[in-house]
Amino acid sequence: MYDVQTLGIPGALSSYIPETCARWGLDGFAVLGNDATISIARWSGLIPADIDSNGDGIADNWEATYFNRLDLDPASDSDSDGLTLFQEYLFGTSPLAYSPNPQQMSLSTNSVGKALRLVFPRRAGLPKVPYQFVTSPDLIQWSAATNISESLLATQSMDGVVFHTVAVTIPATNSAAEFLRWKWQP
Ligand SMILES: [Ca+2]
Ligand SMILES: [Ca+2]
Repeated sequence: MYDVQTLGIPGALSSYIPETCARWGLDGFAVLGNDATISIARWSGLIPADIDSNGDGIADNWEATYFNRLDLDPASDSDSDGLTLFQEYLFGTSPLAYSPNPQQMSLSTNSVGKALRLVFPRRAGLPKVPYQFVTSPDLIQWSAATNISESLLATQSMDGVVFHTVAVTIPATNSAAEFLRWKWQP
């Protein structure tokens, strides 16, 4: 299979191969030269776990492993289970099969007032946390949740990937009703 995806050329090659470096299968690359004879090279090597060459918030190796391409829409829901691709990546669930929603939500009350508590698994080592929480009193006007506190409850490893169990506490406002949602922003 030959799937053209423009990727960053490895540093060792970039000085003398100025043309396209394209994905070729799951673990190989084709390098297209710029002289009269097209030179194609292929080598084998897994994409490092922490590379996100197109800045979409999802690591290349995850996209390649499940979809053999990198130009995914992180907001799409490939298996119609209600979790977006980005959430499946974040939570460590399969984007190809139904996944029970791993988010646990509860209401808590403390001396300050009521708060919404959200517990979920989160992939460790994200270069940045590409989401925020927004709240709304009416599902129309949304604004960034404030005074959020976050704590790590546990760390576990699954198929060689480290995940944290995270608890996020979001204080309730004085609105009669309040809605919460994740806003993805790579
Ligand atoms: Ca899904
Ligand atoms: Ca799924």
